[in-house]
Amino acid sequence: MAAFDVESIAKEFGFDDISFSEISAGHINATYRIDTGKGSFLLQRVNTAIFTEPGKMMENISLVLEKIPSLFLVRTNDGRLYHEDESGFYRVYNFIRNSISYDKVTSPEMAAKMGEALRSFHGMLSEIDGSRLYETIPHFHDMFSRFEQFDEAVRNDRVGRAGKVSEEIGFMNRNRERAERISSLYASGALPVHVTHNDTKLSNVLFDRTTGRYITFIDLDTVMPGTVLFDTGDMIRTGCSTAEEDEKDLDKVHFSVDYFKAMENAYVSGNENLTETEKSLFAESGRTITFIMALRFLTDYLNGDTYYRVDYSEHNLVRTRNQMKLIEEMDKLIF
Ligand code: GN1
Ligand code: MG
Repeated sequence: MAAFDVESIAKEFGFDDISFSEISAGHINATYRIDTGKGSFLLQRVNTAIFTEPGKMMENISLVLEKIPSLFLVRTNDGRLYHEDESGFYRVYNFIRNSISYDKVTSPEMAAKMGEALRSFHGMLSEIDGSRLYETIPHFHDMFSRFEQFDEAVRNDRVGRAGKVSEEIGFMNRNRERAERISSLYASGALPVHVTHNDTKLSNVLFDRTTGRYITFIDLDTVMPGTVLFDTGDMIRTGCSTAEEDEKDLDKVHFSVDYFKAMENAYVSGNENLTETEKSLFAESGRTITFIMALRFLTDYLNGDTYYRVDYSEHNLVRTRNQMKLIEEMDKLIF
């Protein structure tokens, strides 16, 4: 990515004399905390290779933000939602003080809080008219299209890594039909279309540091129409694992049935907004989204790490194996 000057970009949003530090969370965009005379904010450079219509994405986000009082966008000096120049596409959010996010769930109570948070967030999203939303990344959770990308990556073997990962490739192929089940139902119209977040990993939920109460989901880039199962799936993937998604030591990676049950109870029990089909696929959603991540990480590994930010050459393979381990445990424990 081309270098850019955080201070001069901050000026476009009306901030002089700032100090800043990079926040390394996230695999796609670059994020900085900026401290200014008017308070603290988050400045982000959007990865426009992935979000190819960032202006439309920002319109989506601003529609969602109407429902989230704690989060807002700072406008540029000329009143726009973003600043764009030859160095990139930028936006600024307020920084929510005294908030905390987690990389791992550490108790069933916390897992239940996550389930409740998602339930309440979905309730809020259901007030948004989905037809006004642009589809930020078409086919984002479409397993058929993810398998096409995977098959192509295996065929091309662009960086000569396929031989090394024949076991992982075999795993993907063996699981193909089952993994496509939710996409297949969604395409057939058997699952209701809702406004969904599509990146509901644990670290995208903010809680109040003092009271522990849920504040909001952040990272609204992929809010678009989908099935709630995409979101429950990512919540299960990240909230029921005893380790982070790039933990190398697979002995530390376990699927917690206790967390899963707590989450399921909090999200599903008495939830009248869910159909019977959605309820019956709650566990399957966790397997499916964990699988799609494994598939995407492996595809990126085969393509030579062109999509996700990596810190070392085997990073995407480590992520793949980590997600596969979770699926193996789910298969033993909840199916
Ligand atoms: C990416 O950039 P980040 O970390 O918010 C990815 C998600 C994955 C996630 C895995 C647009 O999100 O789909 O779940 O990595 N976002 C995009 O950690 O591809
Ligand atoms: Mg994201």
